[in-house]
Amino acid sequence: MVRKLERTLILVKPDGVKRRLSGKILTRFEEKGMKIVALKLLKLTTEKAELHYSVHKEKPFFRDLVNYITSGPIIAAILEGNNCINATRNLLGATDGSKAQPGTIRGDYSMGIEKNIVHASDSPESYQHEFPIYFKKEEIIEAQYGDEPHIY
Ligand code: 3AN
Repeated sequence: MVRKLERTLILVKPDGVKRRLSGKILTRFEEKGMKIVALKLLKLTTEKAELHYSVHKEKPFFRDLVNYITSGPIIAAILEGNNCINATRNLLGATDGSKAQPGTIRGDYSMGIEKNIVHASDSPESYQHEFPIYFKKEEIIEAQYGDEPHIY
C-alpha cells in the first residue's frame, strides 16, 4: 500500500468564525478522515499576516488580504492524513467561492474571493512556511487516536 502521510495548515478565516461555521468546517475535514493534530483560536497580528501572505506581497489585493485576515478571530489547525494537502485543497474548492463547485466547503459556504472562508496550504513548501507562524513544535500532538482503518 503506497501512502503519503502529510500535514497541512488550515485557517477558518474571520468570516467563517463570525458566521459560527467553525464547527461545521472542522467537521468536514474530520469526516473526510483527516486527523486534527493542532488547534487554536487566535487573532493574527499584521506582522504575522504579512509573513503568511508574503508570496502575494506584489499583488494588488495584498493589503486588503492582510487587513481582512487580521480583522477578527480565526481558527488555525494542522491536519494530518494520506495525501492531505491535495485532499484538503479538493475539499476547499476553487478560490472564488462564487465559482466553487457545490459540495466543496467554499462552494457551500462562500460567494466571495476574499471572504472565501478557509485557507489551506497549497504545497509542502507552503506548509513548512506557514505552520511555524501559528504553532510551536510542542503544540503539535503526535499521539495516535487509535485504529484508523478509514484513512488508508
Ligand atoms: P487559495 O487560497 O485558493 O490558495 P491564492 O493562494 O491564489 O488562493 O490566494 C490567496 C488568498 O488571496 C485567497 N484565499 C483569497 O482570499 C485572496 N485572493 C486571491 N485572489 C484574489 C483577488 N483577485 N482579489 C482579492 N483577494 C484575492
